[in-house]
Amino acid sequence: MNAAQDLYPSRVEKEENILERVDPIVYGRPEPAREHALSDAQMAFFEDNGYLVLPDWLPDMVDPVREELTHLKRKLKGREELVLEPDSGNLRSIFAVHEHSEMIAEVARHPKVLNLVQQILGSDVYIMQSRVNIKPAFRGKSFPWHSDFETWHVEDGMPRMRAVTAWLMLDENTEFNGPLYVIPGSHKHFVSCEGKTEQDNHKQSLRQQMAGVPSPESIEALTEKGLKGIYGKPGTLVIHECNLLHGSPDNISPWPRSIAMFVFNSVENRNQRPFSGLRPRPDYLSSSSQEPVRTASEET
Ligand SMILES: O=C(O)CCC(=O)C(=O)O
Repeated sequence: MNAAQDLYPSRVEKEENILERVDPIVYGRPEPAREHALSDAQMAFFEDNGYLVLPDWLPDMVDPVREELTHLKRKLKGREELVLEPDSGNLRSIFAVHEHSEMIAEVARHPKVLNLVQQILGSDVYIMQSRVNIKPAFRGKSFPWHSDFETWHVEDGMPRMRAVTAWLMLDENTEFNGPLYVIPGSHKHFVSCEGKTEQDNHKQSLRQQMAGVPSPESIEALTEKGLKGIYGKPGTLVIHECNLLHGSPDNISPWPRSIAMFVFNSVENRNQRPFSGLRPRPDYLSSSSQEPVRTASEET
């Protein structure tokens, strides 16, 4: 069990509750702004809405990442990092992509990613997790509404809300091909879900999440600012706050949709023991290498 005070208990009560967030959203970097820094207006938008879309941000990275994925599918065949869809043998996600590909690690270390993430989190960061979600045309499956933080807190021991996901569109994300939907402003509340966490829940949840999914009543209550679909061309970068409620529908369109996601956690918020009291999840979901990430120029 995690000895730290649990400020965001979840899956411990019979009833679901909506709690107020006690952590800041933007931590700010206490040093002069660096290259590619977000403007005050962008920071304010992120703070208020919990996400930010940066069109045409890393277009040159798209083809090399896509090519790398072809190799990774072969290289990782039969390993747990490859997660299949709930009702077929089709590939749903590839985890730890930055560990298995130097080229993909370069995206996470790119100053157009890392500088912004450090700016929001106000500290050095480490890569807690990375993955590519693949939603093939006609058969890509949905993700239910959830807060990533809820899972990372309960199952990985992330103490506080001081993490973000930066993700790169590898295909055009449109209203039709199973794009991410977010609930703007929902990151200011925490849905303490009902239910119980089973040991090795990830074996189920990565294919189809059941535990840690808020009820329709909570989703309705938190949708006061409406919903937002996140659309963009390949090369668009999106940053979303760790507690933002999000999900996505099936892809029944003739167009595939894949995205590469990097989870950055502050080095001042390193994961500890899971708050569930269960065994920690495997390394490919919550990296035990909690070393600060540096851009290539910082390393030399
Ligand atoms: O890829 C998607 O459509 C949803 C991704 C997501 O919600 C997640 O991986 O947490």
